[in-house]
Amino acid sequence: MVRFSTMFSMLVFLMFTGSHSEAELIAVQDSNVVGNGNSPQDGFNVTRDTISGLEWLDLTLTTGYSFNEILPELEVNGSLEGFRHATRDELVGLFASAGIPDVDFWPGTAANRLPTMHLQDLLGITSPGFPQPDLFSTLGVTGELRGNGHQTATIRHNDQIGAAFLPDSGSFNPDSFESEIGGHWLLRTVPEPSSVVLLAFAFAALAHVKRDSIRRDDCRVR
Ligand SMILES: [Ca+2]
Ligand SMILES: [Ca+2]
Repeated sequence: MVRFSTMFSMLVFLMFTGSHSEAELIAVQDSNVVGNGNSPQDGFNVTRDTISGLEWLDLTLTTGYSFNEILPELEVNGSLEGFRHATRDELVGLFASAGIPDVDFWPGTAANRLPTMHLQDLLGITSPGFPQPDLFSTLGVTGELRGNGHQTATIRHNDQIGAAFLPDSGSFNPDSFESEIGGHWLLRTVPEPSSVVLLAFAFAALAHVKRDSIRRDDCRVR
């Protein structure tokens, strides 16, 4: 049993350190994902949230698509197969992973500024100089319905503040409406390799313990 508890504490240690080293958003380039043909502003078209295990597509790659136009792209054999619109909770989770402290505060806070800028560096800025010349905005359509249309979410900054918000009134309507300064908040799930490794380790540890106990039983029989 000593061995098992050693294994167990090693496993707990790995899970603990694993979750800490992963507290980060990572830029990923997937050459299979093209979207509207724009180049990703940072050279990477996908942002992996290692906390939620979700991958977010740059919003600059989905400007110019109306809601009706993007739906077929999300289907099997579409140019964005595997992606779907984000829920409000998933967006709030992304903002948390980015370290944005004050969500849904408008016109924004000073504490939001650096983490919001960092998230915009990753996802791209769809509308520089909007709605005011000094503001840099990333606008997109979510998977939520609010009022008479699809709820939008926006992150933006200027040289003073940052803001991340999902207004209940701000909607994308009608479904045929398209914008050159607004994209779509799209995400997909990725398998978490670290979890797979941990699981494999857990199985190996259990198998080892089982082998040991069988061996001990064998000794007893003899
Ligand atoms: Ca279009
Ligand atoms: Ca990017």
